[in-house]
Amino acid sequence: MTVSDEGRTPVVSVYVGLGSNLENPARQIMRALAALGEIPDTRLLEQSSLYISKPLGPRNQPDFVNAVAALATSLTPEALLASLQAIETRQGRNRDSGRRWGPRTLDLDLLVYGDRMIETPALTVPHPGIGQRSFVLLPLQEIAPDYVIPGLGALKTLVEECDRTGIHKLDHDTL
Ligand code: A4P
Ligand code: MG
Repeated sequence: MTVSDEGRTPVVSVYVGLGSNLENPARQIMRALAALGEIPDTRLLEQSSLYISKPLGPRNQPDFVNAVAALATSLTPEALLASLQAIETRQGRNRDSGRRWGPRTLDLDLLVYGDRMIETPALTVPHPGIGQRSFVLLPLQEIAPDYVIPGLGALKTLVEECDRTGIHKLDHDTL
């Protein structure tokens, strides 16, 4: 890899999870989807419907709107994460609330990066917990029904086994 290739790799397909439960969450997600399409060296391939779900973790916060996007990128995982965090910051994400799994204007999670298993201080990929999270599995199934999540198995099986209580697709007319 030459110096000019720093931060880049051959094209890899990745999935990104989007979540918001503050300041018009559906609009935050739509805006973030558009922003994903503007990341350098990256293409937005697919986007799921929007889903409303009850908060996982502390219950005393608004319901979430979630979605999943498929991207093709030649950015490294670290460079892509930096781009995702820049979008979160632009959309008013406050990381100083000090509350784990607390409310947020925008959360962008790197769910999967090709078939890479990553375990560093800054990145765990596949993102922890996605094998059980209906607000990730259902939108992902919409755009990649036959997908096998690296290290976790067939999406179809994970969807069958996951708890779907309190999640529903957002009617497009209500956006
Ligand atoms: N990080 C490590 N791996 C990753 C990755 N694969 N993608 C690090 C993105 N970031 C990753 O993230 C904290 C640090 O995680 C980052 O600095 C990055 O280096 P954060 O976004 O600041 O914190 P967080 O999101 O509050 O923490 P965490 O543990 O990632 O939470 P989750 O798992 O994202 O869960 N309920 C519903 N219904 N819908 C939701 O979307 N989301 C959460 C947050 C909780 N409950 C929810 C939802
Ligand atoms: Mg997160």
